[in-house]
Amino acid sequence: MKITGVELRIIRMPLKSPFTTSFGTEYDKVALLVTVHAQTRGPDGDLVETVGWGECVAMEEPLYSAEYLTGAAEVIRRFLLPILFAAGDTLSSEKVGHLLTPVVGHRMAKAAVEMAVLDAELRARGVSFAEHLGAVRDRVPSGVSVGIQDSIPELLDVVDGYLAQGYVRIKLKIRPGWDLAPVRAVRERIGDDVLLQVDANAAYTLVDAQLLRRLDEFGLLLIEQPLGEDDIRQHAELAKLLSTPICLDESIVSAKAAADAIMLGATSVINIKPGRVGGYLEARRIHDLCVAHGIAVWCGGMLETGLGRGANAALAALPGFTLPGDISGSDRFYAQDITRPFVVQDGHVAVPTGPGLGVEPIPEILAAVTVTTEWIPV
Ligand code: OSB
Ligand code: MG
Repeated sequence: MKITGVELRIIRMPLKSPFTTSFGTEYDKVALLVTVHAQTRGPDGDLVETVGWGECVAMEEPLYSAEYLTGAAEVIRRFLLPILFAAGDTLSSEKVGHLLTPVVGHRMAKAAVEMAVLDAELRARGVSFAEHLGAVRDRVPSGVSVGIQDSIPELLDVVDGYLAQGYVRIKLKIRPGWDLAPVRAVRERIGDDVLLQVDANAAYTLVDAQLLRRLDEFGLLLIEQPLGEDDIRQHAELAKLLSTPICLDESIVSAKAAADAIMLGATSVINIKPGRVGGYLEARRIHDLCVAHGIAVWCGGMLETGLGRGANAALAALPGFTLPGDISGSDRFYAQDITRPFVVQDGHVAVPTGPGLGVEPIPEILAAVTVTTEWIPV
């Protein structure tokens, strides 16, 4: 495959309600979309024009991770694309990760570029993400991530609403001052049978171990990233003190980091986010590693548009994804998605079956949310 040009597009979509985590409140989703235009050989050896979409999950500000949206755009235009352009017609999705190795870090930027190349390639071959990645299910269970609310009664209303929509697992965002009381209230309201987990987004330190230990009584599926991104050893210390399983998110930036965390006993469950780890192919490697080690995995989310949501659903359909992911319906966050909406039916989201991502932006809707576009010729 040979890239003929790339479009970088920044979009801004209003959230239906503000989303508050331990690191901040978001009112809009800002996303960077990468559209790769390429030529490739079709099944009959004829030259085919193909287009692929990538979605970069870097947030507007570097609060969840070191990467941020306009920084990722700069890395892509200035460092990543020149490498892929130089590969000429020898490029393939399997080579993208290796070719980009000289650029240190910037995994969210790399993931977006690889996703677009993979989508272009699979569309030309008529193969879906699900089929290519090794999916074994045609729908995946849908969990929902519930932001920090202004009060416990409001939280209970929000949780009731999601359960009424069929979500099979609730994840509560916590932070110091919003932990034991809301978790206790939700557990009392929903009963012992509903899957419940919490996500601290790195808001605590080991000094809080005794407090975090008090979460053990609520029968949580797991506690996600209680300590800092680079606190892998400290998570191993914390794990010895809690009966609630620890699940790392921010700390798992690669298959190597996953291997280290597993061997240190820092994590007994892993949240796989393709964007955070450098792409869907590295995400699959982490899945394979975890299966080999008997570590449960689930697919995290970054408020993706339908593009990333569809790809995440395909990934979550792999056999090792044994826990419900943060793959909610499009209407969890957006009044209108840029693709056809993903809907939660019977607590599940359908895995797209069409070529590539199996979904594409609807031009009028995409135009309406676009802030900037930039064409980068080869
Ligand atoms: O930690 O999982 C997280 C959203 C933005 C940044 C980090 C996280 C999240 C979520 C939302 O929890 C997951 C979703 O997309 O539904
Ligand atoms: Mg998380």
